[in-house]
Amino acid sequence: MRLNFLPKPQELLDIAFAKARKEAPEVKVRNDRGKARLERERRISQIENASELLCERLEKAVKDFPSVDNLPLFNKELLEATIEVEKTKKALAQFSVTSKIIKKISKHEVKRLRMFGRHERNIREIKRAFFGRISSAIKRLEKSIEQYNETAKRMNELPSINSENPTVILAGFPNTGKTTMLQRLTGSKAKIASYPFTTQKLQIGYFEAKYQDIQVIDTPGLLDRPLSERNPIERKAITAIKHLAKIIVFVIDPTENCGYKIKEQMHLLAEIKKQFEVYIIAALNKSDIASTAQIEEAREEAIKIADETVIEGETLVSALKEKISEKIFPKKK
Ligand SMILES: Nc1nc2c(ncn2[C@@H]2O[C@H](COP(=O)(O)OP(=O)(O)OP(=O)(O)O)[C@@H](O)[C@H]2O)c(=O)[nH]1
Ligand SMILES: [Mg+2]
Repeated sequence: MRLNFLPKPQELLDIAFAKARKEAPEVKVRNDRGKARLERERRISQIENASELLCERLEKAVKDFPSVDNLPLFNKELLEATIEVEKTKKALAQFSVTSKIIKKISKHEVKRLRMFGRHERNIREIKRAFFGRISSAIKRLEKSIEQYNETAKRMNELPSINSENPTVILAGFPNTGKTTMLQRLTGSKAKIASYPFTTQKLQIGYFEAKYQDIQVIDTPGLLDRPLSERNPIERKAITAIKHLAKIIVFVIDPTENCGYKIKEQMHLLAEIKKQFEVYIIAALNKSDIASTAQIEEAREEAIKIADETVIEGETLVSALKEKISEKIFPKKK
């Protein structure tokens, strides 16, 4: 979903008035009375065109904005963490009200033109009154337009995550091998999406199981530290991800080459298990360089916490895919 930006008030007025001028018919008559009449028609058409364009723009902004409460939970939380929902709603309400006001002004001034626009002087006066009133109505929208554009900018940057696909989220301390795992699981190059909560990019890949796409997401900077170190925005992001995660694959580096002791990794695993309350598969990575003792130590601890622990070395990826698929598509008994 992409939202269009709204021009600043003065720009919006310039666009509307320029278009109105261009589309109004030219006046070419001989006598003065005929000239005044045509001049009046031309002004009426200008007023109507300008109002129409302004109302269209404002109403489109309102219409394009999604109904936050009807979004899937993940998108809703994501949006609430990303934009100022209340302030945006206020801005939209102002657009609606202003659109109504413009229609009213336009109707009023057109009526006045028809009744009193007999001389060029009246016509000019009424036209000026119209442009003055419209200009101040639009200029009052300055803050609302700023708010709307800020919201649009943030919304356009949101990752395009399909919340309908069964989703696997990768977690684990930095350098344990999450991104490598994503690439191994999903093969193709991951889709990169920016994410409002971290400076790093979210990576999304897919693999097929039972003719359906399983979505795998690497969330750098989010599920790789204890929750106590989180700021409120990051906590909100984690809550959003919670609605999305069907399964979490927690990547463990038994070699501790990642810089974190097995004990620390288990602590994070336990915390994520508690926080997320979803099915957790612990994946013991780097078995090619880990010693048997390291693997054994990590395995013993992991099976106490995770719902499933996968080691199988060379075949780790296929074993993981199988476990994920079994969990997402359970065999009917
Ligand atoms: N030997 C070996 N090295 C691995 C394996 N998986 C990942 N690595 C290496 O471990 C390092 C970290 O891997 P990444 O996939 O970048 O780890 P990450 O968890 O995504 O790290 P962050 O993005 O910093 O959180 C890289 O140098 C990888 O090449 C593995 O199975 N065996
Ligand atoms: Mg990574």
